[in-house]
Amino acid sequence: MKLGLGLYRQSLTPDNFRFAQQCGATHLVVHLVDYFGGANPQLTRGDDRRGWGTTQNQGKLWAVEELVALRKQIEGHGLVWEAIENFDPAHWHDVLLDGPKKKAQLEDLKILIRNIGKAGIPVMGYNFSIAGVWGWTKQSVGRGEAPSLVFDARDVDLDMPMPNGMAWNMTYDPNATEGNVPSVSNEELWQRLEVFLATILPVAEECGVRLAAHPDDPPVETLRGHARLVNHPDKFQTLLDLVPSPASAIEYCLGTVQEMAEGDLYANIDALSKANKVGYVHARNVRGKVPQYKEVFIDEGDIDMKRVIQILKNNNFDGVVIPDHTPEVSCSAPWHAGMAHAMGYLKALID
Ligand SMILES: [Mn+2]
Repeated sequence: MKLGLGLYRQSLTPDNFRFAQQCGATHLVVHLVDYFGGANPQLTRGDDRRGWGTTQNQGKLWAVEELVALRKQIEGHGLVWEAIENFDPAHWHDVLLDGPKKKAQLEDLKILIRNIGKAGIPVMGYNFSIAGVWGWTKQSVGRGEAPSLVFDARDVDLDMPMPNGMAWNMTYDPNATEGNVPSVSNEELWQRLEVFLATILPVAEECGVRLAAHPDDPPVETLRGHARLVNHPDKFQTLLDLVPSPASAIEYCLGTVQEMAEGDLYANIDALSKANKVGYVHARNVRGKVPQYKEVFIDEGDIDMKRVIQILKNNNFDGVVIPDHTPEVSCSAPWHAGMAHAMGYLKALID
């Protein structure tokens, strides 16, 4: 088992590579989608009509040269590039929405997977979701009044429609016609996932890339009128069984699974890691479950992290564990301090 750090696109700097190494990380998970910018990346819900921002990468697929150049930079700092986290909505909005560009975008995704394979990056994390991550607020309710993400269904209109031109909580077409994306049912969403997996997994197998699915955060029944895919731990297996493949795996988000209304996190991660189906792990602690929970520091909260790491160790899990997100620490580097604390805690457990 290896300790890693997740870095957002604008955080891919030599200083942050050094920071990762200094905290004991040997591996990186890299976000190439440009959402959480700045020196102190913040995961907020974003504007309800624009989400995390507008992507302008239509037709601009990650090229092999670009990926290899970044890999060399990462390796130059003594780190290993383990995974990319998340497709850009510009590259697959119509795969999610079943729109007119679906066929072309599925072809683009095949090219992307081939490029990722050629660049020697073993895992591609994805979250097959229409509404994406949405509905949090930030409140100073963490330990020591730390600003932390809170989900409280009483404070958010979960049925607030999603405007046309949006997918996965980002805008891909700012000039879309007025109106909202029609509701997507549970059955329909699983069918769309099946098409995606049946098309992409054979290519992933060929290229030695594993696709790792993140569960739906928040794991409610529906969000903004759209079904949620993996909102119960058992649905990981449903996803894996949909199109069986050695290239199909799980981006196991401990926080999201703990937030789920039902299920046993420990039995679930035990079974999946035993079956070698865990691609990598998001380690984040929470208190509460849907419809009300808050994110807390990794050493508190409802998840027994020591027990989780022990299970992974018992099952010879050989992948990477990264902190997911943490409450902000009150200092001049709130994100870094939160990450350093989480990495130190994880490293001690792993050691
Ligand atoms: Mn996560």
